Amino acid sequence: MSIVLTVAPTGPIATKSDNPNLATTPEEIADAVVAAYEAGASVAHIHLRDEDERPTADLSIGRRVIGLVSDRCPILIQLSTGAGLDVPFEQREKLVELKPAMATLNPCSMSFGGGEFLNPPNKVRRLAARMRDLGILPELEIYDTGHLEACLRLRDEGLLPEKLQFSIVLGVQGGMAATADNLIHMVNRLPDKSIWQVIAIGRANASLTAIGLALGGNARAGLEDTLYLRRNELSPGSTPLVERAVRVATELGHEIADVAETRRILLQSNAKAF
Ligand code: KMH
Ligand code: ZN
Repeated sequence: MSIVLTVAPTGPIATKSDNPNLATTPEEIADAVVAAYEAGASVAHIHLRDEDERPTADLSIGRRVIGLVSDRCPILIQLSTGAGLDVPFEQREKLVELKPAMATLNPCSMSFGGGEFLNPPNKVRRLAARMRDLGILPELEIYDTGHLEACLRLRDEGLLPEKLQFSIVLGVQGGMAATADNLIHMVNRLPDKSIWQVIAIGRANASLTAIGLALGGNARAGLEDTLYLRRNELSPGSTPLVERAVRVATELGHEIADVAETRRILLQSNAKAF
């Protein structure tokens, strides 16, 4: 079985003061994505930062990052519409106008660490509809059990593709804890034929990513999810984390999907989805 490997080089929170190897400029993000592509990633989950490293939904920065990446490799771009906690929803939703192949869709508002992640129902519906109209595949980020039902309601309203693609996010303060029990519980509750991956934040990143792969899920790796390669050892970048996921998947007998195979798994199977 082929698994899709996504690289997530830059998240919404950490800065270079947390890990100096974090990619924050467009050039650094492109370098990190290209290196991850060469290591086996076929999807790039991208957050944008401004020149002061702050999360942004600036469309010109987005255009620049996409251009730099696409000039150098065919990896599929998944823009984060989560962007950052202080970026207003009205700016975040505009990112889909850059027409990436995929984008995240966060279905619910929640506490997120020390901050608030605001995803009001009507605005989420508006973004889902826009993604549907642009043919952008949503990756549904579910941080808590009820977020699944919120996604199913969107699907029942015709706002999502039939075959749903989930990230089960574990370990955000304000969402589900990073435990194997929570992961298995959520996997068991997903609709049949769903595509899914684990996003394991922090210390449990390696073990929960491995459990996800063993359960048949896809995988995501990169400094967005953990700044460390192992306890007390900052990762020198996202590539070592991608390489580790490749090693685990390969040991478990999985092939790593290239971009063409990933298109087939994620996009073509959903071509008539909406
Ligand atoms: N870092 C994730 C747990 C998104 O990209 O849409 C939250 C996030 C959402 O970054
Ligand atoms: Zn993200």
